[in-house]
Amino acid sequence: MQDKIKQLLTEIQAGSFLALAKGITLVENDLPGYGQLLQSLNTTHQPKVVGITGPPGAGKSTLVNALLHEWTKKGCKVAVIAVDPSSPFNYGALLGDRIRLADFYNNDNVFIRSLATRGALGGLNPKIIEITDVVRNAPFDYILIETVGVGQSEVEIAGLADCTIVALVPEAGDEIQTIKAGIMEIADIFVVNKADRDAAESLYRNLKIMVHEKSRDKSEIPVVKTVATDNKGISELSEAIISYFDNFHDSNEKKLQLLTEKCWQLIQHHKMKGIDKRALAMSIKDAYTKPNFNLYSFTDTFLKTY
Ligand SMILES: Nc1nc2c(ncn2[C@@H]2O[C@H](COP(=O)(O)OP(=O)(O)OP(=O)(O)O)[C@@H](O)[C@H]2O)c(=O)[nH]1
Ligand SMILES: [Mg+2]
Repeated sequence: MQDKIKQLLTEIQAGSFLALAKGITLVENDLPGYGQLLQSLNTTHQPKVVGITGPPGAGKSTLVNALLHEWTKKGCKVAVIAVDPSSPFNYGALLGDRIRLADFYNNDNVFIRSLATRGALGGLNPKIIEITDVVRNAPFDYILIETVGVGQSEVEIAGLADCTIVALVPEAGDEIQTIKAGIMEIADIFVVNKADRDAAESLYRNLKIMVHEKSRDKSEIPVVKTVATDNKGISELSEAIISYFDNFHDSNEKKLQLLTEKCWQLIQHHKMKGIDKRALAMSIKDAYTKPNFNLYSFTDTFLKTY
């Protein structure tokens, strides 16, 4: 086993997409050898990890697609990790993503992997940290991670990506107060997508005022207007990302804080292993019909079965 995993990692580091896909599957499904693979990862080569988050339908996939065009034109190698919300209500969008990204499925410089959220809290796959670290070991220039901004995921994605793009759209309301505080804190770059719509200008202006007020002694967070469907503003967005990385000096303090956050999440996932929310819901439904249902006895019994 040991030699096989070593060989797999060597192939991933040499740029084999097949090996990378295998490595991800290994980690995603806890298959034998996954622990060894994770513990053998090294961080000598560092692709730039860019997270794109934002409300459903904000145009995140369209932005990913446009950035892929922009970067592959320049000869960059890019990996895309798209986290599909597993809710059945999103199947339409899921199909949309697949069709859109189909342009790149046969491109040697683009690796695409979709992951399910699997009922995890927020919009992320429970293995996203580990999977991203596996992809970080492959020779990409950029890794793009698309996640829907719901609940915890904004904060999780901030720990995952080196640069977090928050995509907003005019429909989200141009009232800045309505934008959740959490999302404000994590943005390294704001995108006002669907700038072809009338309300975009006022959302843009309000965001500019807000980032100006927040900047204090730090430099202002860039706000970029895009029409992702028409490739408008995409080179400006790419410039903003490149310039972010040019000025990116990860302080040791921030790095340690993020590592602690990641480790905390890994421990949480480890402790929650095997506990499935749907299975829990079914058990509760069953137990609730019995007389004298007691949540605490139920929980105690439920935990003992794991
Ligand atoms: N008018 C306009 N429509 C856009 C723009 N960008 C994306 N769209 C459309 O908005 C819809 C949603 O785009 P997606 O890229 O799938 O959005 P998403 O944020 O990835 O959606 P989820 O993954 O479902 O959260 C699609 O019909 C796009 O064609 C834009 O700049 N202008
Ligand atoms: Mg999408």
